Amino acid sequence: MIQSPHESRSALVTGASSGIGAATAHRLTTDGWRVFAVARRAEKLELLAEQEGIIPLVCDVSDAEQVAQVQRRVAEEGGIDTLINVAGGALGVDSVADGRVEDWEWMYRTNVLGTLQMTRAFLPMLREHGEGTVLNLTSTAAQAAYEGGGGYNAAKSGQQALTGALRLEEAEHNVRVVEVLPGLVHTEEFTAKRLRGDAAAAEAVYRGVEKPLTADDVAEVIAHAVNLPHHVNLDQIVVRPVAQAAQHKVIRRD
Ligand code: 8X3
Repeated sequence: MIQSPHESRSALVTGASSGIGAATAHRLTTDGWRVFAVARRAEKLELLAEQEGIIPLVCDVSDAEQVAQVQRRVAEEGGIDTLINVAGGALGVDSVADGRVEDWEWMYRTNVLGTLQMTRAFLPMLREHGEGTVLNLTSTAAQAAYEGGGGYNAAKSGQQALTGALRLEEAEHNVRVVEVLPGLVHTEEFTAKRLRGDAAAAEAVYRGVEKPLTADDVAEVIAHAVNLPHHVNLDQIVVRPVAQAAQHKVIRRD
């Protein structure tokens, strides 16, 4: 049974086992939402599910069969009105000249195809609800290319293009489509994964930056966008720390 727009809100958040996804699941639950928290890693999700109102679902968003199972489970549990695609990430900082095809494929699969699979699976439910929302977390990497960013720039640009097309296609179904583009965010995993576990190199990315964004900062912005009255569509929200005036301009005090 799909809830009417006037009953309490329900969201599904992907990438929910850590970082911005986990912070968003917590934040929305605190705001009174029911949240389906989707991630690949069961043990991390279990920790998250200790918070009342969070329903953990293990799923790889780039796997069509797993996504279909999650869709059926969510439908049985009353459905959602809001889909928040956070799953994704970066792998490697190689130049284009040295680009590894397997890294680029992983980034395209998780950022673009994962968003596609989840969106396709849940759009009928969002349309039927009558006031649906899709929020995609892209990146400032979709706006400006930088050295060593080629694969991630390409993947996030692809996810951004998907998001723009979706907004045009779904307006007639009253589904709003929001894009949040964060800049420098200090999370426990994003840069460590990108740098293949090199913790020292990962910390150097944030060296001397007094206040990079936190996952909670971005979750606050996401919550604001989805808590607004449904007719208000924040199409694109770019959010950076003050210390990062642009992709190439980071203030370091050291
Ligand atoms: C992360 C932002 O600056 O590493 O999405 O590309 S950046």
